Amino acid sequence: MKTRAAVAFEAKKPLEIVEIDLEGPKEGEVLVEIMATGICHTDAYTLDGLDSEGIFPSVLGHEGAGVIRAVGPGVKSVKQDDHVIPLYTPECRQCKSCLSGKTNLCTAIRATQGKGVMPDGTSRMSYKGETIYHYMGCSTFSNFIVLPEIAVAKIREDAPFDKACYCGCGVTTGVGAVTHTAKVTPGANVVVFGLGGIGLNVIQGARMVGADKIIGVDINDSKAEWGRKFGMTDFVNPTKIDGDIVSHLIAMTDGGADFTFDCTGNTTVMRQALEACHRGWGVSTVIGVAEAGKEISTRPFQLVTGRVWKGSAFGGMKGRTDVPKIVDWYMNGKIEIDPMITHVLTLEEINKGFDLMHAGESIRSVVVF
Ligand code: NAD
Ligand code: AHE
Ligand code: ZN
Repeated sequence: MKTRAAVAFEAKKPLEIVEIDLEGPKEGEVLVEIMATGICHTDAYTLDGLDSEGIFPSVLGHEGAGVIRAVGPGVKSVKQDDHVIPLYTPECRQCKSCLSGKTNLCTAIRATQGKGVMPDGTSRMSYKGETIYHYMGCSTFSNFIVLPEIAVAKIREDAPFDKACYCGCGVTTGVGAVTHTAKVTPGANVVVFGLGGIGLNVIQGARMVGADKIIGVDINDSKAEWGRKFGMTDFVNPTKIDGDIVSHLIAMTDGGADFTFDCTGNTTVMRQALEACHRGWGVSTVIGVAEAGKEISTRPFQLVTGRVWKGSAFGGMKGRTDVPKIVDWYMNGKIEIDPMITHVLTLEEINKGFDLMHAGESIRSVVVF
């Protein structure tokens, strides 16, 4: 079949909206009509050529929601007309990682996913006879896409696509990092670095679990008001304080935070987030994705004296099991999504979504097909 898609033909070039060819679902695969997709900073990072796994030409996008229109042979867990969210962290429920009960990082199809192809080693997409690669196993910037059945989470049918799509990455990542990775406790002091589409979800997750002080740190002053909407109690712009940010935060938290989160992808900030933790027990969780080649460092003494450095992918949440629950949390009013969707765009306007993100003017732009 033919489908409209925003194709990244080259790094650092705007996406082009073209009609591509899409092969139908093979064994264990489903055809999904994407109804809406968010634009996450990770899409921009790959488009900017900063992802060591970036492949071009490809269809980016990994924050979608849609409807299953057809299923391939052998598909058992979902059916035509089911409403689903594509999963860049699938859940096969059979691999060592899934069976361990210790991680959400299913390994069943990670190797082919990283190479931009389906589990059988081939792509379903092409344009003028040339292969177009998949991205993060999702490629939600295409109106129709083929996905492995283990890489879709079935969600309730009354959830609006233009909001539920955000659970395909940002909401689940931010809220889950609090509830599933760091396991923030009621009464804790929390510091969140970077108040974008991920950081604001960390803030609302911290509010949900009953954190006490929730300090937001951002170099963009306009993010202060955004943080307050979702439970931030204090704001710091590190470019506008006397002295260094770590000492400033330690003073604000009576010796250091119980939990800190990096939602910037900046390795200097990651170090600050670790060092702003309380001696003896503070836990710092890296969520931000750093440019290829960047490394983190700190004095080992920071760890010897009890600070813990953790990382979180997709909020530590299992795709097929936990994503439908996050959607329920939204539908039941436990968490908010609507105010974070600052811009709704057509597919033709998708490059504007990247511009708004780079200018710090959006929280989430959502493309509606
Ligand atoms: P965003 O662009 O919406 O927000 C980033 C925020 O960080 C902005 O408000 C920006 O002003 C702020 N910032 C930048 N530099 C800063 C600094 N030096 N100090 C303080 N604040 C600073 O991006 P997003 O969509 O929220 O994504 C944030 C990061 O999380 C990205 O690196 C993205 O790739 C990553 N991410 C990771 C996961 C995961 O599973 N681990 C999932 C989604 C996104
Ligand atoms: N491909 C990059 C790493 C990118 C990365 O860390 N991705 C996060 C999700 S970001 C979503 O916005 C993730 O979940 N990673 C786990 C995984 O298995 O990819 C690189 O450095 O090569
Ligand atoms: Zn993302």
